[in-house]
Amino acid sequence: MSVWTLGVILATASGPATADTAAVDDPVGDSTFVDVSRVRVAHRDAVTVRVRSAVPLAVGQRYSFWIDAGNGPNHHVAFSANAGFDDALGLVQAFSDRPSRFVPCPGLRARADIFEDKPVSIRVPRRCLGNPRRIRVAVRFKDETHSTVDWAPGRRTFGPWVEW
Ligand SMILES: [Ca+2]
Repeated sequence: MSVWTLGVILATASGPATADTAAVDDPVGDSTFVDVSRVRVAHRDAVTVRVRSAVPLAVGQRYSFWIDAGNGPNHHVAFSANAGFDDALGLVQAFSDRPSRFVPCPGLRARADIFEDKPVSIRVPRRCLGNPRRIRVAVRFKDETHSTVDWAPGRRTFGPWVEW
């Protein structure tokens, strides 16, 4: 048993194909009023996405996330700072933000606080995504007052696959 355990540890430590986290830097200054600077994705019992903004969070900004679990429609979450939030995921085609339906997701968390210098973040339990082997994430910050947007990693583009 101890040999088997050791083998697993070595395989995990040396397996370059199985990352369970990813970080993508986004250019600073590529948008006004909203400006994503860094996206970190962790794929564990939950998918956690943390997004740094180069400008302060503010009222009128809307934060949208799409998760591709490789198994059908994308999962979508969108919310504003310091606002109410339903613990449900929208199912959407491609990068639409008009869900065809919602699925309840107990344990879903979304955070954006204009009074704290912390990342905008979501936490989505894996079971809500169908327990996928890998996922990838796209993020869009939008300033609804000035109609400016900043996508990460790029317009209607997903980041790298993140293995479980
Ligand atoms: Ca940016």
